[in-house]
Amino acid sequence: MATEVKALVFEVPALTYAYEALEPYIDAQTMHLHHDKHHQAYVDNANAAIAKAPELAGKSGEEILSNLAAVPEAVRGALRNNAGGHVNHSMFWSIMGPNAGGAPSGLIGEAIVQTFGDFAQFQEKLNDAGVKQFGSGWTWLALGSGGLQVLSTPNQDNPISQGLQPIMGNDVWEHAYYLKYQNRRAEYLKAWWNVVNWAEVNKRYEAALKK
Ligand code: MN3
Repeated sequence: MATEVKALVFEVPALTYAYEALEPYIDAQTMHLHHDKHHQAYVDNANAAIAKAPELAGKSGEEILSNLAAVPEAVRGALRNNAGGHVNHSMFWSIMGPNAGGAPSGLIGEAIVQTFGDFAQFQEKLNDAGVKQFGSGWTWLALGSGGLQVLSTPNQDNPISQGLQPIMGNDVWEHAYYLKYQNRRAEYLKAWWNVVNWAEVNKRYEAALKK
């Protein structure tokens, strides 16, 4: 008899702010469904996949996603999607907050100006990648060997699987905005800048520079 692996590998992190804290830009109902239901489903599915590949237990989501080729084929797709969903959403909650937004300062602020000309051009580029992502996915700022770049990914794919380090990303799945913005993804993307926690984004950037 095979023994079942019962250890929970991944857990949804608690929000560090109230569900309604991102109003009026992101409504409390969306936050409840997105954090408590959607993210939980990714975590449950990722844990179920890990239970079938116990050699992966103890690895972080980032480790798994950075080397998908090393993941047993039977669970590779499940972990690409669900460890991806877990890593992406954990970042997402952490880079948002109340009393946030504005222009970035610190090293990330300087790097954005250096790379994209100014903050407004960067915003436009990230929004544009989000609008043009066909179907579900994410729009990202990531650090690669050539510096900062904007990209989009489908589904729950994370730039880490392409050898890039994700600095910040916005969720363009309809579940992220449909209750409040319906089909108006561009409007959601514009509003989202009001809840970006730049101190956290800067922390991620500084950590990525050291890797
Ligand atoms: Mn989502």
